Amino acid sequence: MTGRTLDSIVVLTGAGISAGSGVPTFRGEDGLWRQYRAEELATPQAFQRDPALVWEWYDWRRGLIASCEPNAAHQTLAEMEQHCEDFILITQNVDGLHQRAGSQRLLELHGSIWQLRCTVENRVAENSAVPLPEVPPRCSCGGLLRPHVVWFGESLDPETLAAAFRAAERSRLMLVIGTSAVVQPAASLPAIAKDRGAYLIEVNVERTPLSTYADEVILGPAAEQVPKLWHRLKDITI
Ligand code: BJW
Repeated sequence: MTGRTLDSIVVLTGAGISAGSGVPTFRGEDGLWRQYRAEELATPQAFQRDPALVWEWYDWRRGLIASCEPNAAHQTLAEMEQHCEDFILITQNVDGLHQRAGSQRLLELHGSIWQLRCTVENRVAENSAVPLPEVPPRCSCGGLLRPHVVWFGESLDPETLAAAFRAAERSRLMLVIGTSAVVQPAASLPAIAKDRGAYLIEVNVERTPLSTYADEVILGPAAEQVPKLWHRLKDITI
């Protein structure tokens, strides 16, 4: 990693960065809730079939996340933002822990668990009630509310996605932290950055499909490895 500037860093995070805070990841044993797999509940079909069940899961997750604190990895990324002129943090997470750590230049690809959307009027509102007073929650218009998140088969917000692609295309250094790198279109961002010449560093507790493309793979918990990585990056002179 020589001859590169630290003026342009793009970071892509996934559920693994919040694992150290106590937020369950999606895949693997951790992703189980009752007898359901997370991937089976995060779909429009599941919501259509049984909105109360899906909302029970989201209500449970909201309660759990509300009791969690950002960890050293979230905090380090917030600090990184202060040091880099051109910094973008792209997250697949809906937990809001990056904001709570102080990150501002943030793109939430899959929405936020702290926002609800009316299925009739499409209006989006902040909502931090834990637990929700009624499940499933309803809008003042009587319509069913849903989490303002992106489920499988749904489109990501086009402006947010376009901004993420632009960031990946111009990035010189991309850090990919705590994602299984299997969910599209987020999983394409590191390849786009790499194709445009970015140096790619992956931090994960295990290897992923991305690992073979990465210039460096750092195996270990994000809360331990991201602060160490930042310490090293800060020392790199142009
Ligand atoms: C640690 C750690 C520690 C643990 N430290 N690391 C092209 C090809 C094939 C399929 C598709 C395609 N384009 C679109 C699709 C379909 C689909 C898709 O990608 N499917 C694949 C699974 C095959 N994508 C979509 O449907 C997307 N929509 C779309 O593209 O629309 C257009 C379209 C539709 C259909 C066809 C074609 C085009 C939408 C995707 C929305 C994803 N939504 C969810 C739920 C969000 C709401 C919620 O949170 O409730 O987003 S699913 C879930 O997966 C969530 C996550 O953000 C996302 C990614 O998961 P993530 O973050 O990587 O978590 P895990 O659990 O998978 O991994 C955790 C990692 O951390 C692991 O690697 C651990 O090792 C590691 N780890 N502890 C560091 N301490």
